[in-house]
Amino acid sequence: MEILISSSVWDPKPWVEGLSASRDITKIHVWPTTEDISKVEVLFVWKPLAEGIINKLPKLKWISSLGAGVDHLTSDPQIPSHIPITRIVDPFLARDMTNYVIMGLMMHQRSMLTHLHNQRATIWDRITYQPLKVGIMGLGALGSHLAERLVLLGFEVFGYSRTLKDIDGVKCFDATQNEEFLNHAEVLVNLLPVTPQTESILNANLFRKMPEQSYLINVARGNHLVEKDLVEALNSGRLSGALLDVFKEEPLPTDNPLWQHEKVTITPHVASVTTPESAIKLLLINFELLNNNQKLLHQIDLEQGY
Ligand code: NDP
Ligand code: OXD
Repeated sequence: MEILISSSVWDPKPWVEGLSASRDITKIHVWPTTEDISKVEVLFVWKPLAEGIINKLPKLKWISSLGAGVDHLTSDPQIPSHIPITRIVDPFLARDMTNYVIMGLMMHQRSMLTHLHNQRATIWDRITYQPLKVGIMGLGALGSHLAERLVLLGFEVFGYSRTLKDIDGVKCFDATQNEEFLNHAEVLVNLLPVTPQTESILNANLFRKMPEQSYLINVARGNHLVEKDLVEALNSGRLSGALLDVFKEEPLPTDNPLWQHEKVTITPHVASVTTPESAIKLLLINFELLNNNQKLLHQIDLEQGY
């Protein structure tokens, strides 16, 4: 079986090396290429996909995102609806996301940025800290892992998902209970996928439903956030701060006001990065399933958009 890897953001080398071990794979092409790719049956993508590529792959049977998110595929009009699309669900991805959010949460709860500033200015200020209620939007592979770990750390945890979940120690809400959920979110962590229902969900209307002086952690996608509304909410004091890892435009343009905002902390889409060695194990299982005409693992539902 021939495969094509199109990874314009990450180095394809570890993927090529790892997948080369598979007996099922006869040839690995890496885009861009001038080779004949008409026999390719499997396409692995980490965004964006060059326009017109799908037309060059008449034998295509399976597309996989090389990350957890699939919005780069669901938003691409050239992606056909009859071919299964899968994504990466991986314990390392969940662990790393949980660790990142815990870091952000602790930095906020313990006023760490102020302590760092005070250290430079030799100021001894014993700022107190409060218990925090954490609301997690999206209780899928990443959000549910985070929720469980936060309960163990002693946080009061609230969770929100399309369908109602049952997670020990977490007060869960479904999509009809948006306002009730938000009322509790002193820290709001966004771990939703981008779909037509969730695009721009982090907006002024949502910020108004959160308790005064809440904190936002956006680790899902930049398209969830209305940046202008966030800046207004921070300037008015409605929100006390934000930790942002993802942006509408990446890299974040140097003239974007978020870079300079004193209440914003920015990281460059590194909250959790797919570990190729681990993700390849999943891809190899799916090769086997594909060969046996069985349903692939972690296939997305195109109608739901994730
Ligand atoms: P999942 O698909 O496993 O989980 C998605 C969750 O969102 C589910 O609980 C789902 O509900 C819920 N959901 C979807 N639509 C709605 C809606 N309209 N209203 C309420 N809830 C909704 O995704 P993952 O946990 O694997 O990943 C989440 C996102 O994290 C990815 O899509 C990606 O964008 C981002 N990500 C960011 C990374 C980074 O480094 N910054 C790294 C990895 C991922 P239900 O359970 O009912 O289906
Ligand atoms: C992902 C990401 O979706 O890295 O995996 O954002």
